[in-house]
Amino acid sequence: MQTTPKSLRLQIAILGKVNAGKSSFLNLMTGQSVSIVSDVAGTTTDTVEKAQEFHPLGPVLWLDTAGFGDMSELGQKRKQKMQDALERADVAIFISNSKILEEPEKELLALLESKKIPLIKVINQNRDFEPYLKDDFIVLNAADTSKRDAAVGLIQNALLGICPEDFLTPPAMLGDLVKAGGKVVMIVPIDAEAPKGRLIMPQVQAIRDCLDHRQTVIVCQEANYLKILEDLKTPPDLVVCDSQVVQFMVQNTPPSVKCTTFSILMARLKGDLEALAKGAKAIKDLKDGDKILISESCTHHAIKDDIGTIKIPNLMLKKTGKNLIFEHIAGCALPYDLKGYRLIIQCGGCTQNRKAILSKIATAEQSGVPITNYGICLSALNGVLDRVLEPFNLN
Ligand SMILES: Nc1nc2c(ncn2[C@@H]2O[C@H](COP(=O)(O)OP(=O)(O)OP(=O)(O)O)[C@@H](O)[C@H]2O)c(=O)[nH]1
Ligand SMILES: [Mg+2]
Repeated sequence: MQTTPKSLRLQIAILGKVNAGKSSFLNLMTGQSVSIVSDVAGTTTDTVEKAQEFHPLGPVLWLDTAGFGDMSELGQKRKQKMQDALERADVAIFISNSKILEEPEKELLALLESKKIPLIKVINQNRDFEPYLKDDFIVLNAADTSKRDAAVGLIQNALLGICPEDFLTPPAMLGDLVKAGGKVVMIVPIDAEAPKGRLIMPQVQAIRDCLDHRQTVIVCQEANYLKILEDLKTPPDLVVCDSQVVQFMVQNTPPSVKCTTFSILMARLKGDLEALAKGAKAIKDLKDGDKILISESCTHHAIKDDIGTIKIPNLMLKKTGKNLIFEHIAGCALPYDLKGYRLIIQCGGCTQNRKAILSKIATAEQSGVPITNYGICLSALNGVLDRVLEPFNLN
């Protein structure tokens, strides 16, 4: 992994009506010609993404969104794309040509407020003067590259002021569960689904987090686990496994040793572990004919043992003994209409940022549909959920 993955970047949505200068603003901030700029209203259609190291914030992902305020059929589709970007935006930059806002602009600000997305307001004046800050607006000229440094400085400062705390000082993934100098064993099965030549994001992040906390990590496949326990002079402080071998781990780990899964660690880091663990309780109440939505964030090509399309449905049918109906979606956001589903099972979301996962949990909760994730669901179906949640003192 050479660069910071998208899921760990601060996602900044650039929003405004068509022709407000959003793409010009992105190009000004990055100092590159990233997005097409033209005076044709509606030039940007799909969200344009650009990753950048934006000092002093660190790694960011700009989202240049489609403009709104055009009532055509294509305009409606552009608006939808803009709203999809809001589901994962950590912060937003609203661009207007005037302090006196039009109705659709006021509606957008109200939407951002209802979604509690921290906001910077920019007036793109299109006149020749130095960028400045006035009241709660930054006034600049997005097309004037000669004033770039001053404009970038103002935006960097403003972003520092509104950036969520957990981006600047990220919480621990598991290092806080183990004392400094402690030992963590990680069980990582290398099966047909494992990517070639590398580990997946949650495993890499977990190893790095232990190293950051001065802990020792021992990584093995299931076949070597018992031998490692035997060889260690003192038991490990924590064992973490891939959810697919959770039953094996629980059966073979002494009850006095804490154990959990990568999925649960990701749920705690990226989403809301309590909500996702509560969602899994709905499994025992499922009835014949209930519909379950399985939501995969990335668009990988499913192989024969695919966890979302094959393993989880098969295990659920077997363990519940009910005649359940499974529907699958892939991509970033959940459908707006969730009526009719009895449970949503979300993938670990390792390619998505925390905001995107929290948006999904909020959408599900608003519709009154329980939501859980793949790993928590597998632990529940294997009857070991309480054991792997023990390290977290949930109510
Ligand atoms: N003179 C001047 N023109 C600007 C400025 N900012 C943007 N423009 C012009 O305004 C037009 C629209 O700019 P874009 O950056 O494409 O606007 P946008 O908001 O991305 O538009 P859509 O993608 O259509 O929603 C272009 O012709 C730009 O050159 C500015 O600060 N000064
Ligand atoms: Mg544009």
